[in-house]
Amino acid sequence: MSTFSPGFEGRARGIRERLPPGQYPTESFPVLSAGPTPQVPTATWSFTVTDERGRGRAWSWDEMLALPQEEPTADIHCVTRWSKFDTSWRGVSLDVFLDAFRDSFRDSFRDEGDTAAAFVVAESYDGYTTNLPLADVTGGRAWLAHTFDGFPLSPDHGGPARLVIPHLYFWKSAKWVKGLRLTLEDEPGFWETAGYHEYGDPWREQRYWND
Ligand SMILES: Nc1nc2c(c(=O)[nH]1)N[C@H]1C(S)=C(S)[C@@H](COP(=O)(O)O)O[C@H]1N2
Ligand SMILES: [Mo]
Repeated sequence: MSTFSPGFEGRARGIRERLPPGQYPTESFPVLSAGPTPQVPTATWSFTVTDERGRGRAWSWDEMLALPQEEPTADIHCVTRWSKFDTSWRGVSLDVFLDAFRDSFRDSFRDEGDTAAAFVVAESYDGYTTNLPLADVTGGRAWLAHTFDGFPLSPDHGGPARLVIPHLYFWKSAKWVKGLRLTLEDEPGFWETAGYHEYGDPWREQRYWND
């Protein structure tokens, strides 16, 4: 019988292995915003998914809260080189929205078939945009989060709700998100147009265009 449980050893060993190249760990939670924090009241908040054919589905705040909720814990990595381990969130998997979107247009637009989109642009209330492959926001790897560490997400960190997509650099996790636009082509967003990487994998250090 060993002194330490496999869980303990796994976690102790993990700290180094969980730090992507060029990153340092931080306990704090820096705020990184391109502009001022928008005020987004939940009373008028909505989250909309649209596709390349103009089909769309929207959820109000209360409708979003009535969806199945998950509590992901994840390490997050900012391209400015800080990483924060074990951040804990509560929110709705983007799979839930995308599956419901598909279900609704299969019922309402029976003859038109599935979306042909392979990319998404996340769009925010402050005008921020960021692009991702559709595959990266499906498969239980991306959430719309409204709670951080057990408290409502603060406005500076993207409240009332933001994306959390921990496997990519954190600029892909749009704060104050208002919707996902499914697109046929990859459309560079705010930082991607300014020289940051299209995809942004922290493990491959995809910080800038040529990385
Ligand atoms: N809408 C919006 N989302 C955004 C940003 C922004 O300026 N506007 N900044 C991005 C960047 S560069 C990072 S690193 C993270 C920072 O999130 P935080 O401020 O909660 O740490 O949000 C991302 N999402
Ligand atoms: Mo960032």
